[in-house]
Amino acid sequence: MTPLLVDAGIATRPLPGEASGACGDMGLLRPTANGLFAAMIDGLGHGVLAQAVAREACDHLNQVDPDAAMDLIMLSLQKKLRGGRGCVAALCRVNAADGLLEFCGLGDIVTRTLGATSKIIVPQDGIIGQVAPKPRVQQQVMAADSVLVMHSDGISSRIYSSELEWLLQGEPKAAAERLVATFGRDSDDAGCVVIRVRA
Ligand SMILES: [Mn+2]
Repeated sequence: MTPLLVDAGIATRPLPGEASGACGDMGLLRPTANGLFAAMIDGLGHGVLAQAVAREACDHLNQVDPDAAMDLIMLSLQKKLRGGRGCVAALCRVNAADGLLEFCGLGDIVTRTLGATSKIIVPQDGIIGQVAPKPRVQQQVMAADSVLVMHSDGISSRIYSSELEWLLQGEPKAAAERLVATFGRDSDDAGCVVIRVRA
């Protein structure tokens, strides 16, 4: 089987009017042995303190083995951030050889797939660093020509899949920027990661 093409893009922007310009929403992309590891992180609140915890989470996720078990990666993040301000995050890994998607999410990041199958992947409740359950990994197979989107609560969760079909077109980075520009709330930082899987 020919490997799938997996590419991705990130877009974030701070709360409109935030004097510091700091953004507590952060995305991360890393290559793995067979594909891509990605994270969407939302530091609690907004401004410099939210950015600091998101940065700490990002730095940690840049240092872990991106091919390690996903629940162990999440556990290590919980340990790293324990007792701090806290964040919510969704982690995923896509295997380009077979389309396998592994997902581990704690707290309010919306993750959805679009394409042949459109569905929302429900994360566990919690705040990383504060109150968080034992991480659980969910798996599904991503079909060719589908998209995975992970976005913070700075983007409305009340969007019909039919309103997002354009995410299947164009470059993921441009699609991510359009999602933030179109559906970003004026009351919070906004950010998303868009992952495209093609035949
Ligand atoms: Mn937020």
